[in-house]
Amino acid sequence: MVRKYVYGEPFETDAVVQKIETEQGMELEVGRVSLEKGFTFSYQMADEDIVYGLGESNRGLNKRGYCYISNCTDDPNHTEDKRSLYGAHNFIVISGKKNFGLFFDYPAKITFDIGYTRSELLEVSSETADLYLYVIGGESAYDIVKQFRKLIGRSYIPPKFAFGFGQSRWGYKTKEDFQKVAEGYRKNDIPIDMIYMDIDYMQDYKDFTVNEENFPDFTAFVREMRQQGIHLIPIIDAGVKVEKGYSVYEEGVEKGYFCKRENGSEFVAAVWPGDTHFPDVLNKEARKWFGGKYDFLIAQGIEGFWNDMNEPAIFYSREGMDELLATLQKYTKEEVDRIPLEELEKVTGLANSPKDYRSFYHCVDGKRIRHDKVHNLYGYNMTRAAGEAFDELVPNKRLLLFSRSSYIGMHRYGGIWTGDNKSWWSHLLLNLKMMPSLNMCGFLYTGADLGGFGADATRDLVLRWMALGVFTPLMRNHAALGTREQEAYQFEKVEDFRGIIETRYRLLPYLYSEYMKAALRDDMYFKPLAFVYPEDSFAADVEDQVMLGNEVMIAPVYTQNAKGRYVYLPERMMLVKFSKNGEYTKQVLERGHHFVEVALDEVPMFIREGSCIPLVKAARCVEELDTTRPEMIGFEGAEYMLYEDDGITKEYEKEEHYRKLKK
Ligand code: MIG
Repeated sequence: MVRKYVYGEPFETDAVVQKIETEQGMELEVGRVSLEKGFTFSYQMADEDIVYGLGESNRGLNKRGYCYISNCTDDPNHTEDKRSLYGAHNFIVISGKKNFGLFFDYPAKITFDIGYTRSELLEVSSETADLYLYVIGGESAYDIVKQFRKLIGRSYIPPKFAFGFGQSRWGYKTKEDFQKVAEGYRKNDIPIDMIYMDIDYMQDYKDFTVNEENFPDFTAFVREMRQQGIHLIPIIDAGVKVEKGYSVYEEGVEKGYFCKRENGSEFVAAVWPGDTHFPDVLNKEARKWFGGKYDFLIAQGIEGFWNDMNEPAIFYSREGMDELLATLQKYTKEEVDRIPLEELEKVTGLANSPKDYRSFYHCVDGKRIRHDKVHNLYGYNMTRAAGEAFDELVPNKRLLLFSRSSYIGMHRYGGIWTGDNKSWWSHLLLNLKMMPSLNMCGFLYTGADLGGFGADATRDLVLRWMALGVFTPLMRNHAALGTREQEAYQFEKVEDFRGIIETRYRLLPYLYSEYMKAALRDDMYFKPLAFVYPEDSFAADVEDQVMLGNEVMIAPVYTQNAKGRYVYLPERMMLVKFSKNGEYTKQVLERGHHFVEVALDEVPMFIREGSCIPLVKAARCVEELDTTRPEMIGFEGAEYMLYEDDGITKEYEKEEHYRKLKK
């Protein structure tokens, strides 16, 4: 049961794929709308109400008690007070006295005050009132989420290799750097499928170029890596370097495909390459043009990409810098101690400034639209550019694609990673909490930078975090330039790391099968416990355990020096602890609270009563896994329906992909 309300003149975001008649109304069945000052939706929450949703956002699974702002932002400090991260996922579900879902299809800044100003009040507001509001009724939160997922269309499906493990680090530069990483894994017998190429592979940070000195024969190098079972996954940044003779730049200017200032000149943003222009990916033709550029790398054997800096991030604009310089020039050397703080703050205010976002324009269907009014759609459409191009370039082949910034709708074209977290224990927990919320909003292929991006990681943090990463569809260890090296082979007792990554590969047929079922049925891969055990009042509060697929619950350890953790079992389950050398222990635990010991080299997992799952032998990469006769673990007499396809083509819907397995 979905109702679609229209206010003002909304921008068509293409987030929703189903056609629904629009209605008008202010007094809705649930809550009321006011257009007195921009747009405000308000609802009086009952004590017992839980609010789910908002995808990639801060804090808990239950979003109550804080204020969140959808305003895609490049902010590498995800502290508890932050209200905006990289994505804008404007879907929430109220679950309690009444159950309903709300999707605010609005591409500019929008605020979700969920009991922050007044503890009982839910208030969603934006400066202008041009939007669609979808109200979804249903029996339960889970039911509402499933209806919403049908509304927004099927989630992106990556190739199977993307379920392998990937290593990344900002700073790998030359062919030799990448060979060293490959060697680090292969020599230590640690499985790996992907090595990510961060910005240093490019020539002067120019998109769709490869530094020829560092990669004399790139095609041959891509092939050489593939022979070792490794896919190279390059980054693509949003900004196109301004440089005479650089074809992407010259073509873009000639065709008018970059974002423009009010006076019609190209907007200049300084990012990694220095001055850049932003491709106008909201413009259909420009999108097609930019997407087509990925072919430069596809033609050289590349099968996956990650899109970065697409909030879009701006270090500073020409105008911003001019203003700052003018300000500083007002002061003589003798006056430097007297520069007022407001003036100095202009230095830190240079990056991602709202003023800059108000100073450039897109051209959509012949109409000019100011960027800030559609700000949250940029990363979405950059990724859509790539996704749509792939459909033409390699029609029946799945490529890996994920983005940093996103909006609902982008989930059909790619996944996301959760951006620049830190090597903090609190971010391990945040990673876990975000996953079900992201699934609610359609983003199934997701994961965080394992081990943490910023700050120095410790061995135990990396182990514990990877033990969670075993279960996230995107399993990638990534770190920032200048931080402590955190590849799996950098620490003592490499066998502990090998054991954890091998566990991923042993479970891979199951994880992949559950992912595919979730994607093909518009379902969730990660669910809050309350979605599966709606009658269980303990389950409603659990934020540090999640259900995975239909058979499993996970409960990672997320505190330093802990010998294990408390786990709540909503029903009888089998605890399986995987350790190195293909070993595992199992034990059936009754419903209730338990302290579960988990050593640093173990991966804990719980199988639900009456279920079983397949387990295979690890291999060095996904395509070498032998899935012909999996071992079944779980409860006697249980059955499991395994989904297995070639992992490459898009012929998802064949009977033959399903195979019944018995314990
Ligand atoms: O301004 O390309 O989130 O994963 O390593 C930083 C360098 C730019 C931000 C991404 C991060 C990546 C980094 N990028």
